[in-house]
Order: sequence, then C-alpha cells, then structure tokens
Amino acid sequence: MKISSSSVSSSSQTIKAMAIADTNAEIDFAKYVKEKNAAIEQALSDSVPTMYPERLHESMRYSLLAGGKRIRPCLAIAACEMVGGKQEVVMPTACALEMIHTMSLIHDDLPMMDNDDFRRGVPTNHKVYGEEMAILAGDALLSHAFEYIARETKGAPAEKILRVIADVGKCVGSEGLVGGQVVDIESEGLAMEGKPVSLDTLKYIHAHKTGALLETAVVSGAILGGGSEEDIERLGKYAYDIGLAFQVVDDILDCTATSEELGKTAGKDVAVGKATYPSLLGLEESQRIADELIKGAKDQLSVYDPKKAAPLIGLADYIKTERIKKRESDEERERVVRIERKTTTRTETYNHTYSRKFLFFAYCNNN
Ligand code: GRG
Repeated sequence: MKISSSSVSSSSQTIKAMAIADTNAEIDFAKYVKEKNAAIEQALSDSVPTMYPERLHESMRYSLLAGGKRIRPCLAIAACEMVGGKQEVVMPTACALEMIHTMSLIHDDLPMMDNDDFRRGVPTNHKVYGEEMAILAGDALLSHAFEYIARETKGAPAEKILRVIADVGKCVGSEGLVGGQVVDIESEGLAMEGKPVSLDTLKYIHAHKTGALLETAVVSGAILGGGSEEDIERLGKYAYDIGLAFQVVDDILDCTATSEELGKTAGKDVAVGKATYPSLLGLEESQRIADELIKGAKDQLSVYDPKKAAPLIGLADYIKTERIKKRESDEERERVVRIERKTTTRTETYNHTYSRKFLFFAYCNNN
C-alpha cells in the first residue's frame, strides 16, 4: 500500500490503515512487506534443510516455517537498508533472529512453561513431535542461529559480525530473553497472593522477554548496514520503544482478542494471574502508553529521509494499530479468510484457525 494510499484497492481497508504513516513518503508498504516476506521465507527454508536425523530437522522446520509475521527479520532488513546497507548482508542474521524467536516460542509453549496447544494457528511443536523433540529442536535452532550468522554473513567486516554475534548472545541469555522469562515465571500468581508486581518489574519482563530481540534485530541491521554510532543509538531507542509497545499490545490482545484471532490461546495471562499492563493500569491507559511509545519510536526517525525511514515507520504503526485492531466486520473477515484459503495449503488445512497473525501476509501475497 502506498503511504499516500492512492494505489490501494478499495477492498483493502485493514491493510491501508496500517500503512498510513504521518510522513509524506511515497512507498508501497504492502509491496515492500510482500517482497521482504517472500525473500525471508525462502531464506528461512534454505537455512534449515531436511537432513538426517530427519525427524529433528522436520520438527525444526515445522515451527520455523509455520507462518509467523516475520517482524524481527523485517525490522533487521529495514534498519540495514535505511542506513544504506544491502539485504543480502543482513539476511543470515535476520534468519538467525527468527530461529531464536521460534525456539523461544517452542520452549515457552512446553507443558513446564506456558503449556500451550496452539501457536501460529497450528498445534504446538511438542503436540506434534513430543516434548523431548520439542526441547531438542529448540536447542538445535538456537545453536544453529549463531553458527548461521558466523558462517553465512558475507560482505561485512569481521568486527561488525562479531559485534552482532555478541549482541545476539547477550539478548538471548540471562540479561535478555532468559532473564525476562525467569522474572515472568517468578512473578506469576503473586497478585493472587496479595503481592502485586510493580510496574518496574513488569517493564523489566517485557523489555527482556520481548523487547530485547526486537531491539537486537534493529540494531544488528544498523550495524551490518554500516550505520554510524549515532544511527545505531537512535535506532536502538526506536527499537526499545516499539519492543515495549509490542508487548503492551500483546497484553491488550490477550484480554480482548479471541484464540482464533491470535492463533494461540487467548486469556491465558488472566487465567494464570500474570501481571500485564491492562491488569496493572487498565485498558485505556495501556492503549495510551502503546500510542505514546509508538510516537516516541517514530520521533527517533524524524532526522532521516522519510522515504528511507518509511518501512520502519510502517512497521511501528503495524505493531500498534493493526495488532490492536482486532475485530474487523464479519464481511471483512470473510473476505480475508477467502484470500487466505486461496493463498496456502496450510491455511486450507487449518482454515478454522484464521489467525490475525497470518492475515497481513495473506493479504500481501494476493495483492
Ligand atoms: C532464548 C535460550 C532461550 C530460552 C527461551 C521461553 C523463553 C526462554 C522465553 C520466552 C520468550 C517469549 C515466548 C516471549 C514472548 C514474545 C512474543 C510476544 C511472541 C509473539 O511474537 P509475534 O507476535 O509472533 O511476533 P509470530 O508468531 O508472528 O512470530
């Protein structure tokens, strides 16, 4: 879609809304994401070939290629290109980040963690392959991610590649995803015992569990794209804000959207007594905070050429507007589901679980 939306077909209201950014830049955002997504899907499929032991690789590919929104790879590519870099230089890192994200979802869904049956609109990895295989597939994806960046990144100086590997390592470990997950687990149910989690603790959980990987995606893109230290710092701030906004929106969706719309079980946070933005601050205030964070993120981009910054602006808007806008009219939903049915065999198989997570790219693939 055009940011100045003139070439958008009249039936694309949902997607059009996503791309209208407060800039005069003229980019066709749907086309941009469609192209990036196609390249990412191909690169992901190539990154984990089917080989011996077949069932392990099948299990890795099952979750990796299950049709996520690919926000992290998209952010890495958009940041790289905004500072003047090339897609092919950042693509191995973009894939690695999606491998790490996927492994965190596989492990998060395990019975000893969140115990979920559905993810990305399909049964969770352990439901299909068993718990042992799900744990090992996650482990294999995690180690493969680091190998993949080191082995496959071409066209960037070795010190930049090393910096990215170190950043990715930090964002995954005890100061990143794992740290956030641990504090999340420790905080679960505290409110029910009369010890409510503080807003600072909630921010820590969100910034580490969810924000860290989104931030690393943007910063890695800026590093590999040859951005200056100032670019890297500015984009780091953009990414911190969208990372936090992403999780605030996720919290809002958990208590407002349906399981079909989410592609995973809705209402789980409330059911297990998790602290969330809506539970601490209420829905309205949570939405206000999400808006403010997205505005802050976009402000960081105001020094760049609007056309070059347009993909990152569009992605920031997507994180807020489209993920929060959960219930289209029945007519609109039926239209998108028809598009989905046309689009993939996976969708035909699971056409009862037409998740919001999948609709955006289904649209893009058909326009
Ligand atoms: C990384 C070593 C290591 C362990 C993992 C389980 C765990 C430790 C951390 C949990 C991290 C987690 C699941 C955070 C939630 C992040 C989140 C909001 C996921 C949803 O992301 P989307 O909406 O999903 O981008 P898709 O499916 O579109 O990719």
